[in-house]
Amino acid sequence: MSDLKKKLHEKIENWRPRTTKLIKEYGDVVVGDVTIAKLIGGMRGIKCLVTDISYLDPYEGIRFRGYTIPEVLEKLPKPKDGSEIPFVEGFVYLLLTGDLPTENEVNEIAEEFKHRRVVPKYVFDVINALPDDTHPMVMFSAAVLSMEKESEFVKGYQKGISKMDYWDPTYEDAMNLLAKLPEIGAYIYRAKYKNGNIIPPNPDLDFGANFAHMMGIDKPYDDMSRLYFILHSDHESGNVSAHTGHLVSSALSDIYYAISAMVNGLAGPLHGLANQEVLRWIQGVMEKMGGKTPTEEEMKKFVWDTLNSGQVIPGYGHAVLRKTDPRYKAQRDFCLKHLPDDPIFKYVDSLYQVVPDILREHGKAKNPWPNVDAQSGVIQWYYGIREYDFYTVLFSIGRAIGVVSNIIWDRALGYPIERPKSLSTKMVEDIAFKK
Ligand code: CMX
Repeated sequence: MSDLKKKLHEKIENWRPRTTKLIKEYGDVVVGDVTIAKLIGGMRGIKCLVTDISYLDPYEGIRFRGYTIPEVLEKLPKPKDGSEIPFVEGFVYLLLTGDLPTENEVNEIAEEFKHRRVVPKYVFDVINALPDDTHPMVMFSAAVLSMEKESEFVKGYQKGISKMDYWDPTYEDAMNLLAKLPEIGAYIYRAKYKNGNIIPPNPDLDFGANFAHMMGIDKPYDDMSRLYFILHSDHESGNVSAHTGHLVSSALSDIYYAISAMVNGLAGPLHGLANQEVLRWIQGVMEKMGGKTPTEEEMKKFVWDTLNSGQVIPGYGHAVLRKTDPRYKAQRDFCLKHLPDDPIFKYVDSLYQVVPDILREHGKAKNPWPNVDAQSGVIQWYYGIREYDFYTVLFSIGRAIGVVSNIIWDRALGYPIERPKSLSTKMVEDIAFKK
């Protein structure tokens, strides 16, 4: 057993009594109200999930295992080649255990990934068998799902292992899958957009650097990849992709089913696909402007035209956040350092000056501030990934890190199959009118 797995085992054993005590001794304590607005309104704000991997404060933004984004970027071990962004491997360690890893512990995860990273040939066959105009998210989801037959959890379950041990083969599946995702993602990109000119992996590189290498993009894209995967990993459990992964796995469907489903949820334009929509939308502004930088008035008009035609401003608003997303800020800092004069970055920045006031005046969005997706596509575009259909695959690789961490802990703490209760409209009317 690896040191990481031993440590995880210890943490799980120590944690379990807390969950058991809450259910057994405090199970009847009321946590919150469910109003009709929440019931019909996509369950906004209903407290009905427990996770210790990350917590989203509406005003402060995300904390991963208690650490803010600047703290994560400062405290985790970094490559010694002048890179500014920590190893993804160390971040995986933090999400799984809640502890900051030493350099040795980071190296151990890197070794684990090295042993688990070889993608079976049939996965590439599945990708290649799909029509050329298939969306990359479909390719990614199908590729993940095609590996379901490798599941260690299924083998263990069929052997009849104890419920207390479910987390163990789930961990094996999770690490096996994570180790392969960068190669699958890069393969889809090169097969679909670079005439099948595939760059083989370099097992001596870390998760982020190997991805950059297989994409065929030079430094500092390795740092960009690390930053991207870390920032997109987790955002509590209630968002569509995280909740989908959690829900599907609550039926004891294995990690491959759960992560493929997670990818499908991320593919919606109100969720992960928003990062490609932002780029598409900005390109529309640029085309209209004939490439010239718009004045503030012109920019405002474009934003209003979008709203008046009944569309949302992609990259703005959030179901929970009520301030500028710190993930937006972290990427903006990267842009200010590495691409301050990029014309698209300037567009994005000038949108930041006008959109919040307009959304306030428009009066609908509860949060007028930018979210992570407003900034992320710009950076990819700058480094040569002009095929914005691909952006949500990058998001998926990052999000998988958070979702598998949650699923391992779900199994460790014995969280049951999800089964909320539904009512008919008539029943809701009866409740409403009696008041
Ligand atoms: N532009 C225009 N209108 C917006 C808006 C935006 N950016 N954000 C919210 N609104 C509107 C909603 O469509 C809703 O209108 P209706 O009452 O007509 O249905 C109203 O404001 C209230 O919505 P809300 O409570 O503020 O936001 P929700 O929790 O319902 O939705 C989100 C959140 C992210 C889906 C929404 O803000 C949105 O559509 N944003 C644009 C798409 C986007 O950037 N998504 C990515 C989010 C981050 C991620 O998950 O990746």
